[in-house]
Amino acid sequence: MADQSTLLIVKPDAVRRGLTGEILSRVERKGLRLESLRMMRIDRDLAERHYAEHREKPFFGELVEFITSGDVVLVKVTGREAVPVLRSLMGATDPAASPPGTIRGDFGILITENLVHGSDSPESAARELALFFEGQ
Ligand SMILES: Nc1nc2c(ncn2[C@@H]2O[C@H](COP(=O)(O)OP(=O)(O)OP(=O)(O)O)[C@@H](O)[C@H]2O)c(=O)[nH]1
Ligand SMILES: [Mg+2]
Repeated sequence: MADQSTLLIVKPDAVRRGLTGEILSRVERKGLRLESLRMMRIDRDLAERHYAEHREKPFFGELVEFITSGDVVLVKVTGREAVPVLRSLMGATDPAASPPGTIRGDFGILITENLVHGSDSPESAARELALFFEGQ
């Protein structure tokens, strides 16, 4: 089957804590490819578009505040079953419930500061990659 692509975001907490290299290294060692990569500060408008599905949730304000709080690293990750494979490397949404061996399980404890984002389906991946890597 053809390779999949997905969007990984190394969130501001992970960048601030110097965990970018550790996270990218795990993705590479698994066998996925870092196809395109850049660092940026996401602004409020882009954050609200990225997280549009959560607009009505009680934690939406906190989520947007956090993802815009500092630089992130955006990565187009490609390989066999890249969407579910990246999600399995990340672990559960809540780091406290995420097992050791996963990125969130090894490095996090708070649900907002959960280190990484990964697209949750091939359709989300296509939408999110277009949002952050337009024209690539
Ligand atoms: N405070 C709070 N934050 C939440 C809750 N559920 C999700 N979040 C935050 O909202 C983000 C997006 O939620 P989801 O898309 O459901 O979770 P996810 O797909 O594992 O996380 P992302 O990869 O960041 O999209 C999560 O990464 C959390 O930081 C919640 O119940 N309370
Ligand atoms: Mg999600």
